[in-house]
Amino acid sequence: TVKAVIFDLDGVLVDTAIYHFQAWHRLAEQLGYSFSLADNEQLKGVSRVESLELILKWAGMEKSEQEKAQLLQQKNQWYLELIEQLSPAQLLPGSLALLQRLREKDILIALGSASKNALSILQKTEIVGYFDALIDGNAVQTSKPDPEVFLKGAEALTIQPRYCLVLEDAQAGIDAAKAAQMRVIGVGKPENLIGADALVEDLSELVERF
Ligand code: B16
Ligand code: MG
Repeated sequence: TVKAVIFDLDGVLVDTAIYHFQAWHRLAEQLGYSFSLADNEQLKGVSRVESLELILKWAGMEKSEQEKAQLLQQKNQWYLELIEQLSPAQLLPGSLALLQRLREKDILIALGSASKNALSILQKTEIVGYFDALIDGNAVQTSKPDPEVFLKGAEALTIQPRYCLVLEDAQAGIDAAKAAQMRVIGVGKPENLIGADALVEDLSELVERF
């Protein structure tokens, strides 16, 4: 039985991965590193700070703490500009239908996202009202693949991990859900979702299952 569903945000409910890619790409270009889509794949579900650390490592560069803080601020500013116009139109297929179905079935709903911009994204896409608990990048100390974000979600809902189902599009998130001893459905391309209990292309495939 599933008593609660914990949703990842970027890449599961909302199509924001492309904007993260564009902002990181612009930053990397400024540093003289050519940032690929494959690089971007490895940043999915990974926090902003750790994403920058990875890019600097790939580029073989070292930066002072002050420079890193400035780069992070710059990336986020570009990202915020890109999501300024975000609307319900950028909800991924099945997002709204699944949220509605879970509500009808009295299944609790939480967010488990690494993003510090999660609340604004939920507001712009007009789905914030569906959530019983919001755990985002501001609420956790350690990022995915650490289970903290999902365990905090279960705790906020007062549901035991074994009754929680996580929906994730990133390898780091699949690993985090497994570490939390939860069931997890991978959303998207199978090659980036190793260890998921089931796979779907998008959320529309899940609506009928509840
Ligand atoms: P921000 P998720 C993650 O969100 C993204 O997948 C990842 O690419 C991003 O770096 C991270 O949020 C932090 O986002 O810069 O907005 O704090 O997939 O866990 O919902
Ligand atoms: Mg994601």
